[in-house]
Amino acid sequence: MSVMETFDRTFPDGFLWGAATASYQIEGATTEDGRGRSIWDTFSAVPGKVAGGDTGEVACDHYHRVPEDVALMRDLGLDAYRFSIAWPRILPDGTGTPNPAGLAFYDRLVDELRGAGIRPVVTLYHWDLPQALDDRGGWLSRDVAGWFTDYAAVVVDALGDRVTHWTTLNEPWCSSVLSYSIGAHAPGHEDPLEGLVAAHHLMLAHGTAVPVIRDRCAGAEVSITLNPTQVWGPDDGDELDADAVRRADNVFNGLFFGPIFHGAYPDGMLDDTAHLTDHAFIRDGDLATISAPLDTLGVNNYFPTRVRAARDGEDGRNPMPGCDGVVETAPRPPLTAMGWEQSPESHRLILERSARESGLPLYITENGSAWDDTVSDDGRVHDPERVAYLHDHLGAVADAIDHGVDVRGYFAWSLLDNFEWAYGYGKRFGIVHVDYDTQVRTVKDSGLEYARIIAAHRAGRAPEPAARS
Ligand code: PNW
Repeated sequence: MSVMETFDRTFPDGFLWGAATASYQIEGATTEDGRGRSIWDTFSAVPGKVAGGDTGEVACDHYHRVPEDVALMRDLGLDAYRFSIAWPRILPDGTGTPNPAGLAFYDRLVDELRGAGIRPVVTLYHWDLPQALDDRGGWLSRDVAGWFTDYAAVVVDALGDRVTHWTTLNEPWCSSVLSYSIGAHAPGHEDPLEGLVAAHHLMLAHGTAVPVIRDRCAGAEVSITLNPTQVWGPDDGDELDADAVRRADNVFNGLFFGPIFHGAYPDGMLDDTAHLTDHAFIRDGDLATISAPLDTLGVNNYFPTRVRAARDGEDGRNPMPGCDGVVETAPRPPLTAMGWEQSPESHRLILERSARESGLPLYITENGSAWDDTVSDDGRVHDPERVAYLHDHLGAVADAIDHGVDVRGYFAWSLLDNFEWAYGYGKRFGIVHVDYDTQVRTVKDSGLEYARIIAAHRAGRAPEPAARS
């Protein structure tokens, strides 16, 4: 098969090209150098929670392979690398005295990156809460705002002389609704109200930490990464369907856009959840704290969601807060190996919405797709579907920029195949293939194509069509 790849879009000067990972998904070494347990160590040890019984114990062994992995990033031509810090490496019990060995690991990583001319973009929380804090209530405890802020201060004090780009939380929707209401992620609770409480405390932790990060890091660029999702109803939907779209949109998007950027929960959300709670967990002053000014917004976006209203007699129970009567409908092809709908249009719409809601410059802090990749006899990994997804979604980014959205950079998810949470190692998102028996890394065709796009951008021209076999 010979495919002519025609991707000829250009991006603004200074556009940042990166790739992203997260601590629990790549590091391994979960018991080394004084790291404490995280809620994902606990969750993945429960039979049935993660496909194949996989855990992050070894993962990509990145903890022992920093020089090799940074060399790989340099070879790809990346401008920036987005990674997260494992809270339980820094504070094994969640609070108290920092663990020097944990800080030293990220110290080495940051120095290695800077030595390679790659900008470190740090996420403080990408889901690996110390188990000791979950034992004290985790994100359901209001105290977590203080615990998180103290942790952020320790990290910023250690790295703030070399890191300026700080992200407080990755996808609080996942750490609240998916983790406390739907139960698919750690700690695996299934309670509509808990998702709402956790979301409030996540945002409170974020807002409390923002000024502390600024105080301790001159020139800090402070952001949060959300995963806003385009919600579509049926093509011929009626008023009931429109209300289902509204409720789902509130949980996916308004729940975070509202408090963080408008200082208020979205229209209807408190009424829709009044049967669950009197909302006493929202205290005076919280929304002012939560809406602390930010410098940029990180957007993770992969796929749109489709819903409709439950019909007479149908079981419309939905674990998302305020979403009883909302039925998720089938995604439309083409789908990725995750079963996720591919829609560059929804990607563009979400960027436009995110810019409108936040009024901020955006980074796409994650975007990518999973496929059943294997190493071929020629020693390469041919992933034409991922190349096509990359082209389509970068095209959507370029369209958004043409429509006036200030997008400052794109981070491919992911640098490496890694521990895909509840799906374990069975789902591969990397632009670099990882053989989990040997830890050998092989740059996939999509990685080579990404490097080609970056090189063309750096040379000030559009990528030239390349014949590939
Ligand atoms: C994001 N959903 O997770 C995360 O930030 C990454 O760690 C993850 O590997 C990547 O996307 C790919 O999944 C999500 O069910 C997990 O809607 C689940 C959902 C969305 C995002």
